[in-house]
Amino acid sequence: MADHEPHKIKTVRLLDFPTYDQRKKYLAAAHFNVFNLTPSQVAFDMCSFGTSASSQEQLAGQLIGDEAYAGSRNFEALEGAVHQVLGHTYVCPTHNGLGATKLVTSTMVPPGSVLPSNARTKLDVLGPMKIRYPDVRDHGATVFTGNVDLTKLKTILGAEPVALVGLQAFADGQNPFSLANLRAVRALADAHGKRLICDGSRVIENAWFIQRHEPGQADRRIADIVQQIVKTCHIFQLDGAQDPKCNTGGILTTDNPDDHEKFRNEVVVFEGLHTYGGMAGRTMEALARGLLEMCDEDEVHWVMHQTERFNQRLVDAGVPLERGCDGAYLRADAFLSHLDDHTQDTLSAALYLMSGVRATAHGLAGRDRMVPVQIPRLAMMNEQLDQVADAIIALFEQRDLVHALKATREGHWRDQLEYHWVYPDLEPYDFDTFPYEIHTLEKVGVLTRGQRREAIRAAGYNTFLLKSADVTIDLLTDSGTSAMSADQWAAYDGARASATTSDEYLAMVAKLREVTGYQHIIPTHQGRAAEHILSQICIEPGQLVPGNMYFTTTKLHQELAGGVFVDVIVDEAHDPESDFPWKGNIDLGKLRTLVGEHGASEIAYISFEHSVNMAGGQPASMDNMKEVYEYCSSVDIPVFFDATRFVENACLIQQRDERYRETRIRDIVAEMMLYGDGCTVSGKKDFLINIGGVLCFREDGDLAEEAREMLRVYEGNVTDGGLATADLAAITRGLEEMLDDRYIRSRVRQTQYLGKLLLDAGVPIVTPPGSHAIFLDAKRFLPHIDQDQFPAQRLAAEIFVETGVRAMERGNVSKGRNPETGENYRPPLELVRLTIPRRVYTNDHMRAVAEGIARVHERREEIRGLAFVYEPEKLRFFQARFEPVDAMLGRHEG
Ligand code: P70
Repeated sequence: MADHEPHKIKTVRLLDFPTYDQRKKYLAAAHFNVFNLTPSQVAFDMCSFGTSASSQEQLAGQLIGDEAYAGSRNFEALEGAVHQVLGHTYVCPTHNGLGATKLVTSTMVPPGSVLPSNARTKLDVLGPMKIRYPDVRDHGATVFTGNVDLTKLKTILGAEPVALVGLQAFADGQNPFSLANLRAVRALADAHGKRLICDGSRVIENAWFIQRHEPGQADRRIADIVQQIVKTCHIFQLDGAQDPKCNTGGILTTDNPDDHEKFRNEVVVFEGLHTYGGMAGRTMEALARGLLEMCDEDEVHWVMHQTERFNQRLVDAGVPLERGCDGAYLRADAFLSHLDDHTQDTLSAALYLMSGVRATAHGLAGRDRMVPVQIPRLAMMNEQLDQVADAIIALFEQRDLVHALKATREGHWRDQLEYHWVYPDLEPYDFDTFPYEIHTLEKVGVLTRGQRREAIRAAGYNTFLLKSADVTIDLLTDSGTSAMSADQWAAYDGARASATTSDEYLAMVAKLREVTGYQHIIPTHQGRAAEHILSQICIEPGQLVPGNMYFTTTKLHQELAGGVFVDVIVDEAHDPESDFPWKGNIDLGKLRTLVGEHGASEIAYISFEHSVNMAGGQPASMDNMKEVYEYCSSVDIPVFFDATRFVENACLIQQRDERYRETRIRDIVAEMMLYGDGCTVSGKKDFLINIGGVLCFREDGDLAEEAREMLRVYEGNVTDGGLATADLAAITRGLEEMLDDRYIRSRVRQTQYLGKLLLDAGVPIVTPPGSHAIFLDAKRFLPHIDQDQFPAQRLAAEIFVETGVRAMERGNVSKGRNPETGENYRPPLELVRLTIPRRVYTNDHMRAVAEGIARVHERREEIRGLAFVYEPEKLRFFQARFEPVDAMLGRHEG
């Protein structure tokens, strides 16, 4: 059973969770037919058609080609994928599945002929075309409920003018066929000189079912079974909006050149040319890539696991449903058994009213009595699906309160129906989960344990030197690793580059002024560039720079400017076991003593970091920021924040300080920033972007001018700091998204969830869990390894070998050597950081991480330390290489 997604999130699409009052308003305006709602009025849109998350390769493919007329190169890509995946020789492209059906019916189904099939949903198309469509599904079948009743089919073949024999893979979303039945149907068709056509839009799900349930098929690969299905049919058709994860498109494939010739000649009439068939070139490209990816064993198993889990939760609660291959098909009449009329649309309306979930039947009114609750392929996380299921269960429990919709407009098609309703008094269901769905994804590394052991050895036991592609879950850093939203990408794409003053620059400045309250906004390419400039202009050689624990790059730049960093963080910060909630605080006593000893003029400024990284992502309290600022103002010492993780700090204030529980994150941030004179920011964290930083000053225009002097020399224009104009646009959009309370809470909660799992497993971590990362306490994890043999470095390496998770050492290696003694600093904190990228991983990933680390913990006694084989002078942790001491001993002895 898959225990986490075999991919990570590449881009997200933001979700609104409309309020109960909004839902009432929207539903009335939609005439109580949820078909009329738009996705922005919906919390979760439970429809699997054209709604799949795509792969980053599909997304990239959208920009390839698109000449899409005669001889399109995108068509060649599509042909190649069809040959490889489906195995048929000829492919006729169509604009979607309907286009394919149209070509088949107009070339192969003469008037008056019949088309027996195992699926009912095709009625929506064939009914209006007046094609007779006898149901040959075996209604007595219990496992392969989509199997054809062969006797019935034989009778029809013998008695009626059959044009084609039709089959649908996972018919109507609920009924799979077996390979044995498929072969028998083919034989019967052959015996009567008829062609077998299969609509394989859900062929993957059917192949998975065969792998699971058909005797002798368990060891075959999905790809294999899919090809056998295709090759058993004369004609195969596929809707691009289903298994190939496209938003539209379709194909019709065959091995028969004469049939293909018919399709080719017909396609120009209804669809387009034979080399694009009414698809844009980009659709063909995405379709080709989708075909190549759709048989991926891990991905198929993950999707089906999600579906089964979702169904099971509903079944366990007694909700009446048919298990579908892509979700649950609610039996509306049983669900609302006290109603006589309009049970489907009433159920849809009630579920939306209560929770904002949209689930609705499509097509012809009265075709069946189901409300499909389909899962958009790969787009949702289990936590979200659990909550959708809970919303349905909550409605089921209150079903007696629901009255029937009253029809005000009739119609043949569901989208035509309109109603009136008296709102039932349902208890609203509020979602409390990640406010985004998965838009595109990136496959993650799948090395074996042996390969990982070799990879870490080749990387000198330094996780910085591993290849990302070899990593399964990458918790090296939260820096530059965020999944951008579709809105950020749109802003990025829409930006017009300029080497002068861009609109994007002006917008970013305006937004940052609003967020920070600071007047002077200077873009830099990332955080350390801002640190470089601030240190150079604000530190006189020999001056002290007190701060709440060092950060590697920050301290280095202070030292390069001639400053001396002095740690004035509270003592609790150095104690990984202390539960003090504000371990990021500055110890005002220490600060006063320092100023008393050296005089305020010897202090360059206070370097005050939010959510202190090296302490374990620990927050400073609002009171501490106030007190430090008050004191420093009184003695004329400036306070500069490292506001890299200020939103996370604000979130922890909201969580831990009663007085701020109801205050919005953006207001907490604004107040925090009041208590400083300026800040540096590595935008690659809270700003939800992949590159960028800023240096800001509250009001000191002279300092800002000095900073710009340096910026021009070292970084870029004063209006871009060396960033692309497009990146500025992504920042501005990210600044808005990071301040969404729902987002930041879901983010911090995810980190805390990982912390809790580890604590429950007895793994020693820094408490309380911080906001961006969980820090393992290597001293307690590996007490038998001396700090000069780098227990945290070794632990990070072992975690990679065990689980494919990449973490980062934050201990003796990071801290470096004391230049005076030449000895390692041996800092009190010897940690391994598990850093959670923003919007990239799900809670199922977190669970897998915790379980893997618990396994390392169980075998901790066999783990040995490391020794340097290469040690750079500055920031040695980035490039250093090590060897295990056990191996060295062995070598020396041998
Ligand atoms: C991390 C990253 C960067 C960072 C930071 C704080 C609080 C400034 C910066 C620098 C990347 C990193 C950097 C050095 C060593 C290890 C990792 N932190 N202030 O993973 O910003 O990278 O943009 O120049 O956390 O924690 P930038």
